[in-house]
Amino acid sequence: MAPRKLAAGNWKMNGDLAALAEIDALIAAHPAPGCEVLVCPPAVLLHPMKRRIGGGPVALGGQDCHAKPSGAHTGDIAAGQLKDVGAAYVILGHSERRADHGETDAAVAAKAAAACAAGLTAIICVGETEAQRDAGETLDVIAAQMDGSIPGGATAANTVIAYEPVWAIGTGRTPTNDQIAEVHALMRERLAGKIGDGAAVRLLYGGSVKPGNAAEIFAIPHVDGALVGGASLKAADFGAIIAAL
Ligand code: G2H
Repeated sequence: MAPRKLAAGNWKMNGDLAALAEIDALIAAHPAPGCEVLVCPPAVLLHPMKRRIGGGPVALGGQDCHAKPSGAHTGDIAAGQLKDVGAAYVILGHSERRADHGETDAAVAAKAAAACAAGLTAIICVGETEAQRDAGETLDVIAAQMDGSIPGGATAANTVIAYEPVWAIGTGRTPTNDQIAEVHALMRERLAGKIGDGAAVRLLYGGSVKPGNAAEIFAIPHVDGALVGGASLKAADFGAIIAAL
């Protein structure tokens, strides 16, 4: 059976309490029972967002968590705390966190293990820089990031992988369909060797997904949905992307 499609909105460090109103329109726009919709707002908006979406069709996710369950880690958030406010998912190893906070593959794997232990599904991000693509290193980089970032105990139920080429994030540039297909095929093959039910792990594409290119991207083999940044901030745009799933 094909994995259930997932459209995940990553608000990054955008939005405020007033912006939560976008969610009402999104819930109204959510059409297909066969696909799952997720919003990942900044940490301060998780609880009010959960109050807004209640037990409805839109799921809630965090944008990061700590590897430890609790303790003296000022400014950090434990996976169990995300779960406590109603999150079901957490994005981990986004290239912006790898760049801004020096997150290594090992750190991402430790966070993902903590997320899974807390009952969250980890969306683990991988992706090459432009220099790595130009040097012909893309597939090696993706394979290494997957090997280093996916923890033991990962399953299709607790793990999603997002391919986000760093050079396509927030730039309006997207890879060709063939480039996306090549990486997603590699990811599927790699997962099959690493995870028992690797064929069922959802593989998302992320990087400048918008209403105008979503349908084309979702038609690519082994693309099971999208991780959407800028276009997830407006319900009309995100709703159009969801409708293309
Ligand atoms: C890639 C993506 C969301 P955007 O980071 O994770 O952002 O859609 O704005 O390129």
